[in-house]
Amino acid sequence: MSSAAQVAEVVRGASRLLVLAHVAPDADSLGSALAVAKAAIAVNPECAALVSFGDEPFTVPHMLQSLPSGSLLVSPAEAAAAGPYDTVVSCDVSSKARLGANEHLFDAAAMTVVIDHHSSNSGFGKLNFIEPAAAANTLLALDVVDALGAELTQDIAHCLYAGLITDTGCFKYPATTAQTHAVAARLMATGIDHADIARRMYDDEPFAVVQMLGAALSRAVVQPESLNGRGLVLTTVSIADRASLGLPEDSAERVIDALRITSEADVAVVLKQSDDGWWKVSLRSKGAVDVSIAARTLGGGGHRYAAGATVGTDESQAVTAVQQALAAAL
Ligand SMILES: [Mn+2]
Repeated sequence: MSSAAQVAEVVRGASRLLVLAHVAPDADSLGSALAVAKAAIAVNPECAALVSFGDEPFTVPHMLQSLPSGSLLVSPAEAAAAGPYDTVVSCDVSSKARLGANEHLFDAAAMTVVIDHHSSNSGFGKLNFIEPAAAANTLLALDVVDALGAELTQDIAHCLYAGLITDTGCFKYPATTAQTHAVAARLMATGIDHADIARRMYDDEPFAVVQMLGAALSRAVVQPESLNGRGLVLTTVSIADRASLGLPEDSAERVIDALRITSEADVAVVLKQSDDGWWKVSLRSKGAVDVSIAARTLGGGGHRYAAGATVGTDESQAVTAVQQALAAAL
């Protein structure tokens, strides 16, 4: 296993650097990638660095549009056109397939670096800085920023803070430690507007999203006896549900946080239909069930408390597959 210092040495020596987040990125992945790229440029202004994630069509999720990405962030097509790269770094990407349309750029690089905190990561880079105990990948990205000797600017702190609050559930999840808060304090001390960052990520949606939430929650089903009495709560968001309100795919990400407050259920499940017709599942646990096991059974991945997978094109078969995978994970 590689260290932050080894990663920093490679990044410092890169002249054409591409830093990648996973498909359908969250702030932990994209925030880490932006922070590493910004720090690489800060310590080596000759470095041509870009950031991308492998979604096609390429759309920056609503929740991430407030990240200070500037001109660094490009689509897979733009990233390919600007290549080749001597060094490619992946951030918070649990398996190579999660690089999506950028996977070939990773494969083509002479030096590849994996920075991740998923316990399921096989270490698919030449250098692998993987710390499953880290509450967020941005904690590892900060280690790399520090090892580079880069100044912790407000822009970098903003990217890292956004990832930190994402993966700790705003410091609510059990993986949060005193060290997590110490890092948050250090990031806040740069002068970032933490309240504005959180508001733009979590409390800034069009009313149509509230209506979509209402519909999704009103048809939710709770099964307190399910999973050996640990309890399950489940709902769905179809293409039709979103289309009637003119909402994009990533708007459905908001449903799971509302659903998971259900006391009668340790596990919350939201099945979301992508624009291509495939059903993706978001899984959240309060701790009694390790949802990453179920997600891996379904061909996805994640963490004990938050995980996901893509489960086919038929709604009722997808629901059954998820319930079976959860039961098998007990
Ligand atoms: Mn993460």
